[in-house]
Amino acid sequence: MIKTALITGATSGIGAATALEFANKGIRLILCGRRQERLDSIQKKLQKKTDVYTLNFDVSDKNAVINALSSLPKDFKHIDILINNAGNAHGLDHIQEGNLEDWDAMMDINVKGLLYVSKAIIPQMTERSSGHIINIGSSAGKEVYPKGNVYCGSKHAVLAITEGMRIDLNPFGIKVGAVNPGLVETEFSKVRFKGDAIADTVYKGYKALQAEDIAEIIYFAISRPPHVNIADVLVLPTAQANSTIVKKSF
Ligand code: NDP
Ligand code: 8X3
Repeated sequence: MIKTALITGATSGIGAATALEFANKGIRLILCGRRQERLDSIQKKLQKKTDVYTLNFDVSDKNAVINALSSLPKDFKHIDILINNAGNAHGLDHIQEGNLEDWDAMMDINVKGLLYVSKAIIPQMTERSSGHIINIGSSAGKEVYPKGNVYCGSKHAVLAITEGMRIDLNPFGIKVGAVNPGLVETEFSKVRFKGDAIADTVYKGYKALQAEDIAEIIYFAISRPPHVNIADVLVLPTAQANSTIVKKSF
């Protein structure tokens, strides 16, 4: 049976790569993000391979989430797979120097946004007693690093929420898992450092993970047989031992 997946944060990085991976496998797509031009160009490219519908909304805006998801046309209302991927780090500061707007953004988008989108989709999954939710956590959800404070907190929350979802949705046979990457070369650092040139140095001197590496793992997780749930995956570049140790060539 052809499945339909909703991917948040599909306009770049891991979300965009996952959209392409799923399209190549014939999965129907609902792609979400805030940058309309990106949504349009990705839709144009992928609709040669599968059916694609796009939704433009901010995951941290509760009403926008509800309105967007309730606006889905009939043939896209049935969602089999939810990939909660939208999110970013905002800033990298010692806690005593942290910026309140950055903290709000990370908690509102990475944590509350994930919850809002999930809340809008889970009822149809419980009603059908089927579905698969993958939350994109991070190595930062397993280990705190200097200046990572609130971003790490948001990703620890994603992991706790993932476990909570798996427990509560267990009676319904709904699969829930987390994919937790280390350093992935995407627009992540451009966002974290707000366009500062330091962003260009983050992935230099070693081979970082590529968005496609994570997309392949996500597809692996969603393509297991019905009795297999990939509950939690930590994936690092070979050069990365943990959040603070990265073997660089300089
Ligand atoms: P990108 O910056 O490339 O992509 C982030 C995506 O999230 C974009 O599509 C963006 O779309 C979307 N997004 C951000 N804020 C919002 C919002 N308020 N509402 C809706 N969509 C939003 O980064 P990545 O691909 O790297 O990040 C994807 C996920 O992976 C994030 O959850 C991140 O924390 C996680 N991650 C990343 C790692 C890395 O090293 N890159 C490592 C571990 C985890 P738009 O701007 O169009 O709204
Ligand atoms: C992204 C990886 O190390 O920048 O979640 O926090 S890290």
